[in-house]
Amino acid sequence: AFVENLLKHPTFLDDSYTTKFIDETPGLFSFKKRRDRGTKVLNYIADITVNGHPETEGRPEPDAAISAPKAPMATLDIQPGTRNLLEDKGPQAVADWMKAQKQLLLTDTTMRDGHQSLLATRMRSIDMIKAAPAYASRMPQLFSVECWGGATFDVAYRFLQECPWQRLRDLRVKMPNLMTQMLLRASNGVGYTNYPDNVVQAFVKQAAETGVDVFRVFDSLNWVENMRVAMDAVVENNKICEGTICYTGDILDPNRSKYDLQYYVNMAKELEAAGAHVLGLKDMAGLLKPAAARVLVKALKEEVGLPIHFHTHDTSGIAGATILAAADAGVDAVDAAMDAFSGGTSQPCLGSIVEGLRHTDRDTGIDIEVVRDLSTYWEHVRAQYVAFESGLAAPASEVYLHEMPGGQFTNLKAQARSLGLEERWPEVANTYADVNQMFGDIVKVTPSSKVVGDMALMMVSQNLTRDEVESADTDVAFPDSVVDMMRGNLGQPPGGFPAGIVNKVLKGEASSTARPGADMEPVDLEATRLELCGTLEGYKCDGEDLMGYLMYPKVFLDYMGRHRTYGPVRTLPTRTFFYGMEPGEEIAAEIDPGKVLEIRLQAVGETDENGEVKVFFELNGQPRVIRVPNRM
Ligand code: BTN
Ligand code: 3PY
Ligand code: ZN
Repeated sequence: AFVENLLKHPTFLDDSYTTKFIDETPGLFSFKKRRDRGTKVLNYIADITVNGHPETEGRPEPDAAISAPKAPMATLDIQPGTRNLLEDKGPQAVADWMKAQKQLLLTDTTMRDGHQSLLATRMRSIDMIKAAPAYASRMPQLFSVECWGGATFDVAYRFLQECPWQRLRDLRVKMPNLMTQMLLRASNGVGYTNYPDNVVQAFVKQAAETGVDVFRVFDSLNWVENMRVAMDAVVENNKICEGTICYTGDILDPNRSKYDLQYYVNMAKELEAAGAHVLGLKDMAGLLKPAAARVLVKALKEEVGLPIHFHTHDTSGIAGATILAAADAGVDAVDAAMDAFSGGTSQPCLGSIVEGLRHTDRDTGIDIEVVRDLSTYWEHVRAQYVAFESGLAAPASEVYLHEMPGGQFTNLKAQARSLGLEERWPEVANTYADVNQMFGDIVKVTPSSKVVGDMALMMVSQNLTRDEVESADTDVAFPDSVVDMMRGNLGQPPGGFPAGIVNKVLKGEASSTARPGADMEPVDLEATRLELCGTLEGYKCDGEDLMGYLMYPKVFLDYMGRHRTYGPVRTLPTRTFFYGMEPGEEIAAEIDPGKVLEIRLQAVGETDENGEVKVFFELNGQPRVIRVPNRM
């Protein structure tokens, strides 16, 4: 039994055990019956087949006629790309190279912001990994592939039952010539709150080791003071530090003078002085209009020495024009999503940008046939996720009113729906704008955008106006996130928060204007890791697991608990993962390189007197019967 426990131990199976493994792994001697991974996966499929997946319940289902996406063609010949330059000559050489290029450089955001903004971040790793070899072999001209960070980190653990680090490692291996890119919320890491400095540093180090090349670092209030720890850590790890401005307001509107041209130029200079290799210009809501882009990019090119990387969203429908204006004004790189994942709250269309610039001096050099081929693949992928479509059918110029980030827009709409406020959406949008003014006109991007959204939903559901909220005569129960932000725990916006609202929210309690991380005790990382190993009963957790736990303790532990029960479900086809199998259907799941589970669902039995259902499978040709409770 000991040998059996050992051979089936997840660490052993993961090939990550060391000679100290037995000493450090008391769980080996507990002789609890551990099921093998094949059985675990069958249990998952049986459960979903009988009970459905909680995340897709009551949502539209993919058309049964839509076949599983077939990986786009790839070749074995891989040309050197930006990653080779980074590895050979370092981040400054990449920045210099960017500025020396005439062509407009492109970042493909499909694997991060594209699905974050269109499908509530639900794209699974397997659908990305299948496309990666085609990117590496057929799109070596890309500046980078944005495939990590932002909301993808916690959604992977929370809803997709997979490890985000594994995703990064797999993509890294399959795209050895392309730079991978992540979105990092500076001191908020990939979370919604400020973490101690040493946690931010350890997170960046781990991300760099596992495979991130370009770190787009931003602060949700544009407070450069709160970006330094993360930026320094990126530079220290010899990766590309993209110090990023979040764009809000309208530089051409004299009534929005708080965020005028000078404000952005000053911030860019601060980021340059703070050690950024590249200047990120992040228009998370898609508010930068074409004429303003011309003015802003020109000024930034004149006033700072850094190459500029522009990111926008097409919520209003005009983002393509803004990209072309920015290209005219000399922007060095832009973000776009593959056609099938573009438009609306996502990035503008990559293929159309390629075509729009063809035969001009900013010609991207990208092969449009490859774009079409990859986009066909992504179209099939997207069709598997209809349950997560937002239904936004047309461009929304309303975004200039509320200024919601692309990633939040559809989410907040879903939240409003779940609170029964769907028909009152125009009120939510107006209130969101009112809350922004009440908070002093702040940058709205994760996590500050969530605070504004929480407040707006509270006001609409309780029929409170801005005047009432601000009045001394109305008692208001503010959402926790609002109290937290007014205490100063997300840092400071330009000019600080208005004293009136701070006093009202904090009821006289003092707020802090210090950098939140400066007051936080460092975490004892090694002690926490050992404690975590103990909590997980002998599972040898590594630096990656530790970071998952530190960012999201409960989400991570829940994920680990399910992992023990269900095993490597990340290897299942997406349709199987969300909908289970049909009798007679056959699938394959490669749980290790070369180790494939061939799974056939034979039949689903009746529910017996114990409320259990027998599900009949063939696993690699051998009959297997799995019992699951019928919870329907
Ligand atoms: C979650 O929403 O908590 C993550 C999804 C995994 C939940 C598993 S899926 C099989 C089983 N059936 C359920 O209703 N929950 C678990
Ligand atoms: C994120 O932080 O996840 C964002 O996409 C912000 O735009
Ligand atoms: Zn974005």
